[in-house]
Amino acid sequence: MSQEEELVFEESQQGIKIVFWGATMAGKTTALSLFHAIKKKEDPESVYNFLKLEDKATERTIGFDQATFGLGSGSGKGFKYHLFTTPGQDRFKSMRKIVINGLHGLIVVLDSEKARWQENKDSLTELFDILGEKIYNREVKLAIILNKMDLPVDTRISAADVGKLMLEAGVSDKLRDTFASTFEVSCLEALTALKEAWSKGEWNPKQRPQPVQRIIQPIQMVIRDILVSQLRKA
Ligand SMILES: Nc1nc2c(ncn2[C@@H]2O[C@H](COP(=O)(O)OP(=O)(O)OP(=O)(O)O)[C@@H](O)[C@H]2O)c(=O)[nH]1
Ligand SMILES: [Mg+2]
Repeated sequence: MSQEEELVFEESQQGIKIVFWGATMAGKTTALSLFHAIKKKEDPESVYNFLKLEDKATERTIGFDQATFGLGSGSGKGFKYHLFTTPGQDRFKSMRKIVINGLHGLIVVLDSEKARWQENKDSLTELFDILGEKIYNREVKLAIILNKMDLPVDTRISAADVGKLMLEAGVSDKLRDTFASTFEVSCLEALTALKEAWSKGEWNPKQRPQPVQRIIQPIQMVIRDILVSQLRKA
């Protein structure tokens, strides 16, 4: 086993593992960085590590990003969840397979830019070729986010187009409820809202700015779905 494989394997052994999947430039690293920054602000004790393996010149992920957080207090303390991102560039296909090994949940990140339709499609086809069955039988929990909703409306798609994209990618219509509940987000707007609130010293975890809440929601939903299904099994 290579060093990276060992790390990915080891991390997925305890707690739950959720992976951000999507085409290069879709915003996976940005979304995870935002989530990490928010957790660090709100509950620094729950944040363990954050590792980014990126090409400094291009800022593209060349291995994976990985962050670990603690969940709960009292007897639940010590339970961890691990968030990973895959590297979206074509050349990292084998790395993506390693990163998703042993996962419990997925955040599929789609790029809303119209010009990225084919890249989104290819990325979905690859994912469902590997994990389709586990996703269809709900063994792997899933949320879909459509990022970059800040782009001009005539240059981007909306959540209403996601079903068509999925079907073109060969994804089964069995998941139509999931397509229909796609989260429209903008990491850029979330970052702006976060910086503005922090510069004023204003932050209330119960009233996060809307663009920030939209990033947190799908991640929390997947964590909850995984925990509920694990409790049912226990
Ligand atoms: N306009 C806009 N740009 C965004 C948004 N989110 C991310 N970006 C930009 O998109 C680019 C790619 O973002 P990353 O998060 O590095 O993309 P990635 O999915 O991790 O890409 P790989 O690591 O290559 O797989 C960066 O320049 C981001 O600043 C957004 O909501 N709106
Ligand atoms: Mg990345």
